[in-house]
Amino acid sequence: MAHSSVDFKLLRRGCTAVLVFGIINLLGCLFYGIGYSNWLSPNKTIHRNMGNLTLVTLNFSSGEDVQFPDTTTLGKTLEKCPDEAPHLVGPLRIEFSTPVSLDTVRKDNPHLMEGGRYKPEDCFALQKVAVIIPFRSREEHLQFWLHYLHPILHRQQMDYGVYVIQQHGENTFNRAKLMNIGYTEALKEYDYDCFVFSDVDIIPMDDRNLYRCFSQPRHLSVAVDKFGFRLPYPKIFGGATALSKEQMLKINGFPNNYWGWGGEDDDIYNRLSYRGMTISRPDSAVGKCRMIRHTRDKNNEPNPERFERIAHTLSTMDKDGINSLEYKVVTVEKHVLFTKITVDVGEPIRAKEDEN
Ligand code: UD2
Ligand code: MN
Repeated sequence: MAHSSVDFKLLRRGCTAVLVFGIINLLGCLFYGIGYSNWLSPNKTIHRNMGNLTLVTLNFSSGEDVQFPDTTTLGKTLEKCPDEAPHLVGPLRIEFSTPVSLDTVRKDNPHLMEGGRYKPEDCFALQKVAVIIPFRSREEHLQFWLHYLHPILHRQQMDYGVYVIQQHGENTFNRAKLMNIGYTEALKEYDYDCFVFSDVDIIPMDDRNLYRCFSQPRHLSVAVDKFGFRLPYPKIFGGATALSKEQMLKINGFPNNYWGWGGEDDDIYNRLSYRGMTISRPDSAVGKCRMIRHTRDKNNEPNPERFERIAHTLSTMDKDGINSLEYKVVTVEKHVLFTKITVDVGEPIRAKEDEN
């Protein structure tokens, strides 16, 4: 009796094991076979279509490339775009007296893909460029920027995307940190190899001023009307600049702790110079730019710490930059003309920083 009851128990255990194994298998098939893994994945974004606007409300947490038609699937092999784009026209008339509507800009640029993306159809672009604009409350400037820059970048035959990085809330503005965030977020979307960082109010006056990367970090806004069309000082690296991914990594990106106006551009210059790089510039005719006139923004007062900070770039640059970047993505909006990423950059923590 004792013997047969043991057998029965064994049989029952065996059946239970088979049943559990079966259920696990079934769940596995459902999970992977029908694509539930996608649905559950924390990296997936939720898109809500709102006419020409798609609102994405989850953080991107890792890098899935945006899919574009591969050159081979187009039924023809694309040649590399020429070094000198054939459609450039040279000097441009830039003026800001008549406001432009985004509707008009959209109609003028029918070739754009969602998120302010473009790549040439008839050749393979030389570089993949993410254009990053640090931004808050400058809607009118952004309209002019989009109106002038999209056709220029189109003629320059860039494979590019425009990213407006908007600082959320009312805290003191932090331009360099927004640019670090733009670099990081753009790379999550596409395998960019070049990053143009442009103030929203800087417009080039000549389309031969190429918004792409060079063997040395590029200063694009070299002859700005505000400075009498010349460099106010030789080391200036503000306005609009271009750095390759490699150049960005060499300098650990930009400083995150310049709050308010000024100094961050000189810190970036110091970083480049301490890593043995020099500034590349177009000549002063091709490098002419206009800056849309404006007064100082609210919550972007001159940073009283800037001189002290610039004096210590060498000792701070390795611990403050891309490797220490912290922020929260609030929203990602995919417009036709640009991707707008609104971010919480935090606020200055003076006491903690003073310890460094
Ligand atoms: C100069 C530099 C700029 C930067 C700044 C000091 C040039 C041509 N420009 O510009 O690159 O180094 O000095 O920080 O060398 N912004 C907003 N909303 C704000 C505040 C700033 O969108 O509330 C953005 C916007 O893209 C703006 C940029 O930050 O163009 C720079 O701020 P600015 O235009 O007030 O500074 P500005 O003209 O003195
Ligand atoms: Mn400005």
